[in-house]
This record gives sequence, C-alpha cells and structure tokens, in this order.
Amino acid sequence: MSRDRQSAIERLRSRRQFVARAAAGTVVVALGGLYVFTDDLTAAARAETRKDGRPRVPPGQRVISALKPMGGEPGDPNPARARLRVHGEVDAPFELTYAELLALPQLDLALDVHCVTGWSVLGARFRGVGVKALAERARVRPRARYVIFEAAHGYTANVPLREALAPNVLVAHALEGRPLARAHGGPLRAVVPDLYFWKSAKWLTGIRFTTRDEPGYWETRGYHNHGDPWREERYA
Ligand SMILES: Nc1nc2c(c(=O)[nH]1)N[C@H]1C(S)=C(S)[C@@H](COP(=O)(O)O)O[C@H]1N2
Ligand SMILES: [Mo]
Repeated sequence: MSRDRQSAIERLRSRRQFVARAAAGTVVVALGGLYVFTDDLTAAARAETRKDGRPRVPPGQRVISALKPMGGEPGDPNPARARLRVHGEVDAPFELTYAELLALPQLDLALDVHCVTGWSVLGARFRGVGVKALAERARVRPRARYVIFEAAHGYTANVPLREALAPNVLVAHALEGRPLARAHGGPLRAVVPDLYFWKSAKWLTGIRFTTRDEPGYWETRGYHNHGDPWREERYA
C-alpha cells in the first residue's frame, strides 16, 4: 500500500473528521467495506496517467464509485424485441436481434466515463460488441465521416467516424457482470468513453453512418458538438 493511500486511510479513521466531512456534503461510498470520500477517490486518480499520456481524470471532474442514472426517455425493456440496425453510408446494411448481438465476438472492457455534469466513473466493466467490428461487417463506404447513434424516441448523438471506430467504443449489453439495467440504457446502449457521456446513447436502436455531420439531441440544445472532456468541450 502506498504511503499516500495509507495516510489517507488513517485520516479517515478520525471520526471527528469523518463526521465533519460528511456534514459538509462530500459523498461517502462503500469500497470493499471501507468508507472512502469521493474527494479521496479523485485525488488518488488524479496522480494517474493514461496510456495516451492524458491525465486519467479530465479537468473539472470528480470521481464517484458507480454510474448515476441520469434519466432520459427509456425504450422497450424487452430484450426479445430489441433490434440494432446498422445502416446509412454502407454497402451491406444489416439488423441484429439481441440474441444475434450476444452471439458475436464479445469485448470485456474496463472503461472510464465522464459526465458533463462533473462526475466520472473509472473502470466501469462493460461487455458488448465493438462498433468497429459492426462497421467492418456493414462495409462502411470511404466517404462516410460521422456515426449517428440512434436511440428510442428520436434521441441521437453524433460522433466523428474515426473516434467512433476507436477500440474502446462499444454497443454494450452488460455492466459489472449483469445485463444492463433499464436506467442505464438496457437492453442496449452505446459507450463512447473518451467523449462526454451524453454521446453514449442509451436504449440504442441503430448506428447510422453519414457523410455529413448531424448534431443530435444535446448538441442542438446547447452542448458542444464534439464533447472532448480533456478540452472541456462542455457547452457550445
Ligand atoms: N437515449 C438516451 N441516451 C442518453 C441520454 C438520454 O437522455 N437518452 N442521456 C445521456 C446523458 S446526458 C448521460 S450523462 C448518460 C447517462 O447515462 P447513465 O444514466 O447510465 O449514467 O446517458 C446519455 N445517453
Ligand atoms: Mo449527461
């Protein structure tokens, strides 16, 4: 155990400080039986650097222990009726049932996600199919430049093609070893971890490739068109 971590735990042993911080409103989470304040999770993660050289925690973000349900208009919860359409600027459009999606090669990825409202979750374990594999199967035409994630009730999110084909971009159906809860987009959601979390469309119904950009639900309501957390591309 690092000295920093040890001293952090010793600080937490001070009940007086514990009560003072709890009263001040910093959130307490249970982590392996220990109580840890979100400020300590954030401080520990701030020292870390990603493989791409960027800090693990983007500026202005605070680390919490699990995804917060952020709302939205849910789609049909029945996996037996779920369909994913892969279409648009492609030579071989196709549609998958939930069972067909689960029969494709699966990726298990621990992903960091960053909500524009200021919380981040580190290492959330998602399981699903890579968007890149779906794009290859659909034979995306060379002129395609954007991916539009399509969800229930007309929610969409636009992502530049190159970023949507990154190896950590998923159509996820499970989180932490369980089928994705409805509040988190079940049965199917997109996960685009390196852009703010609004790009990760819940209740996903389609992936559409386009030549032209199409700002989506939040991008037409004042959020930034791109949404890079490290550049704090929060609002337009
Ligand atoms: N279909 C749909 N997807 C959505 C949203 C939504 O309102 N509808 N909200 C987005 C926003 S703003 C965020 S922060 C994340 C929240 O995901 P969570 O509720 O699983 O934390 O979902 C994104 N995906
Ligand atoms: Mo959000």
